[in-house]
Amino acid sequence: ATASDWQGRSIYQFITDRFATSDGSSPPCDTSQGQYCGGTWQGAISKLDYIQNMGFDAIWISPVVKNLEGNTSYGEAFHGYWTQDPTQLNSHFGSASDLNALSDALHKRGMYLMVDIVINHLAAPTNPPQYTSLYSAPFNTESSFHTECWINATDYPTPPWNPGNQTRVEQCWLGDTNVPLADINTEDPNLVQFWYNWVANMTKTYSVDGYRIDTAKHIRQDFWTEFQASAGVWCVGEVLANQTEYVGPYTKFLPAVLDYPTWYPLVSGFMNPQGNLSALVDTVQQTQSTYGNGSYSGSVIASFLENQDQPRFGGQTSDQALIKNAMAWPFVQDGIPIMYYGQEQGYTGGADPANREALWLSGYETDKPLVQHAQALNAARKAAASANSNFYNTSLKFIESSASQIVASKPPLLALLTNQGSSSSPQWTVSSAGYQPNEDLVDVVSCTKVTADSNGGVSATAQGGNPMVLVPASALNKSGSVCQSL
Ligand code: ABC
Ligand code: CA
Repeated sequence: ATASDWQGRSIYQFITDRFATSDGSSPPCDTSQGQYCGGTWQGAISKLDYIQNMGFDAIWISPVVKNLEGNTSYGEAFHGYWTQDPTQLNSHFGSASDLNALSDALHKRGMYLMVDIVINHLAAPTNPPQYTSLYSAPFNTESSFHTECWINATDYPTPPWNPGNQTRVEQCWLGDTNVPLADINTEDPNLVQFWYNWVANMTKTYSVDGYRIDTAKHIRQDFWTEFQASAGVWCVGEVLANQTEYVGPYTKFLPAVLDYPTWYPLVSGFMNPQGNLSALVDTVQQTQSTYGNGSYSGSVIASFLENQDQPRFGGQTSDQALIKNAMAWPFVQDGIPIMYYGQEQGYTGGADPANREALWLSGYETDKPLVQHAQALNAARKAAASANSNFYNTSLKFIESSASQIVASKPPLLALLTNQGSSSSPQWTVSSAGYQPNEDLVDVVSCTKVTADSNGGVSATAQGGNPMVLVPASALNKSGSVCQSL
């Protein structure tokens, strides 16, 4: 699937080991132990209704290839990022036919499969790695890796004052002496060709629709041009940094990046009433003028509030209104929204590994407030797109913004976001919101009607500091299940 095929979709991200078991059982799963808990691809198939019911039409699954077996000082490789052999699958999650069954089940529902892939390194349980016995060709020799050196915190650039050392970021090693992440020699043309063939083969073998590329900033940028062409589908790169000027250039080599630059002010902006939403607005405006190959388009970024590397937002504030505002953001922002599994169940896990809870422990309940919130947000986005065929290519505009509130518009969707929290009831007065005079609107978050004034403006009160996400009632009607009682 191409960038434009992906444009209107929204992605549910999960760690296969922690999402669903094959037989529907609920084994205990203590995140602090870092062990395999029992999730599988067959388990995922059995829970596609749960995902689709929230309005998601794509999944991003954790890496699928064979990882280090057994324990390390950081536990087992349940997350899938410790590749031992990229030519085999991780049997903990199932067989090749199980992975194909997942792909088929998704496609039958009109959903897409995104697979997480690690190209930068292979992992090892000892330092130095036992290259010849641990790895298979072409990696079973020391010369397939850059000479061992460890990436230091000071190698990462922190513009404008510290340029860092990008060569070290690309050619030294992640991990540490407990679990070295042996850095593949991606300067060797044979290994480069291996990866280009490998990804083309992955796409074909498992009918993959898109990739999330791990550690993209740890390989030289021009490696990615032909890599993504060989993949033949949309790829979103993980460039973990909080500077737009550092992340932006990667969109010239990859079709999209994870929206890390915006994630930082997103989290700090909605964390408490002292947060600064102006910083979020500033970053979005920077990304809009920096991303893409000269032209900014909606499929260049994928936005998220949580992922497997960061403490969950719900663990940092208990204010449900703040959580709902922050959750709304990726659905309102340009590009493609991603929601990390467990957010909808109110999970609160802290830093890795606590943020990798088993979802079966929640019972997959669907009458939870944040499950319904996700449903509403997906429905609003689809409704807006059904009324405006150019919706996904339109850049988000800010009608108003301050440290504590944002009025963001992408016609016919209008988002009123606040960080004042559940004890507040902010008043909104948007004199030119672009609606028809007296048009009937719906706030999908509260399922209440709002009527535009005679100039197409909007005045409304957000009860309990909740976000308001407005779309024309006529557009929402077309797309179904949300706010049907209106
Ligand atoms: C394990 C244990 C942890 C333990 C750790 C040392 O080892 O679980 O408890 O602390 C996988 C597993 C992890 C595992 C690691 C290492 O492997 O999931 O559980 O941790 O063995 C990707 C994936 C991630 C995955 C890997 C490895 C890479 O999303 O899940 O981890 O395949 C760097 C990489 C980034 C990577 C991340 C984990 O490490 O760039 O791709 N994620 C700075 C650097 C970043 C760096 C980050 C964290 O620190 O710039 O490059 O990410 O080390 C901002 C700055 C940022 C700065 C942040 C912290 O602050 O602008 O630049 O990031 O202000
Ligand atoms: Ca590298």
